[in-house]
Amino acid sequence: MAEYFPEVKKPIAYEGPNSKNPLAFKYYNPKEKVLGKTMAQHLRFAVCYWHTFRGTGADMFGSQTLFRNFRSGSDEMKIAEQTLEAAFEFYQKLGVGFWCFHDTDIAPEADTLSETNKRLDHIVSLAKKYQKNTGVKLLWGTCNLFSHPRFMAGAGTNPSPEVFAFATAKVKKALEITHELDGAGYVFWGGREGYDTLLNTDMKRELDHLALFLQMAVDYKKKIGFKGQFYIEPKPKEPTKHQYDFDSASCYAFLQHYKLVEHFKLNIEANHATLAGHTFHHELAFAAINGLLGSVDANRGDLLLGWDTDQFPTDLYDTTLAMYIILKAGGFTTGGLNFDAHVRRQSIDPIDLFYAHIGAMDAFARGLKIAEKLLKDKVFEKAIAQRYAGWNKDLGKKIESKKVSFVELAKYAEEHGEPKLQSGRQELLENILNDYIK
Ligand code: XLS
Ligand code: CA
Ligand code: CA
Repeated sequence: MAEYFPEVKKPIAYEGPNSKNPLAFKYYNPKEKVLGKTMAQHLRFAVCYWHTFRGTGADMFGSQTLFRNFRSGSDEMKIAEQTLEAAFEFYQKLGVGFWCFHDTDIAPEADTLSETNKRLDHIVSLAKKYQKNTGVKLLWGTCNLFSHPRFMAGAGTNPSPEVFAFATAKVKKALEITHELDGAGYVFWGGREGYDTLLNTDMKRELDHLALFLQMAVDYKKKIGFKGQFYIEPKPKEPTKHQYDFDSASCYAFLQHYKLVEHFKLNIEANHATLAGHTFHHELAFAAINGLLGSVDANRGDLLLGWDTDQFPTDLYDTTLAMYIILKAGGFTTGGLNFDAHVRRQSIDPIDLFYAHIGAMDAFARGLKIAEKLLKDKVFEKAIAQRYAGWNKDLGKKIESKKVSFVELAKYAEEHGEPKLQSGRQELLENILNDYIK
């Protein structure tokens, strides 16, 4: 067997916060128990195939900067095999339990669907062996319905039924291989399911078609006996100007309207939340209160750049508040933290992939432990309970139990005059949060 990451001689180990070793975890201790589960069970880290093994560093202004030894040679399938081998070496050395991929990440598309599917079958049979030998599992699979020119106007929302049919064929196969690899889930990200201008778009028809497309996927999932969780991944824009799966709230409305809600949860990506003008915290909280919190694409954007920069998560406020919501919602079941993130264009060495993931894993491990303390001390729960205390007294109770109408309430307001106001205490709560993030 070839070794693709010889710079990392042994699996990354936990050495504690005082370690100066850049190839060690300072906070992520997979076996350490937090609230009755190990850190590994809570965090369910996954490495994404597309950025980490297929990323080239190319951007709109410049070409490839990331050259990897596993991509050497000219035989496409040989490169696909080498890449898979390198990926599993990386997962093992890093010590993550899961991976995620798009169909096109693992096997290059051929000239016909049947040839493409044969290529996928070959790579999937190898992946199955690697999974068995390493114990690394598939967090979710997905289908790339956005890179090929045939999908320039979308897949399930394409104006052409021919393209719609082609897209179903791709998803059918992607579901089969995800099932074959015993994936815990399957993601639908509407890469080009949206529009650039309404001057050429029948929005109603496109939304109806998207729902049809997803319903067919639900039916096929049942047919093949795939038990993994389906997720929709919200994103407001990019590549299209307006995407239908804009944010958690619009996905929820769509799923309810088309009676699909029982079949889906959400895969919330931090960078997509901020592109939608929300915080990561908001998107997770909205999903959680509506029973839709499924999985997370753990990354971050850049406040000064208005696009999907997919950087590795390092912000302790983000990781703390994310883990706080996830723990409060009962923790992950099928989902996990997938690093849908890529190293910067100038981070050209393979070792940078390790630094990036180690830092991100440590940032979430710290977030987990801080969130545990916040929850144990009921920091926000106490403040929130006090702020809403009126709802547990006479008037509040009457309103919540639907015993009063505008008529009684207007009378009450007239009799009692101006309501007494209370401080929201935002600054105090922010200070307390800072005290916990040490
Ligand atoms: C792109 C998305 C994509 C999905 C999977 O912005 O994040 O990578 O996670 O198709
Ligand atoms: Ca993503
Ligand atoms: Ca992204």
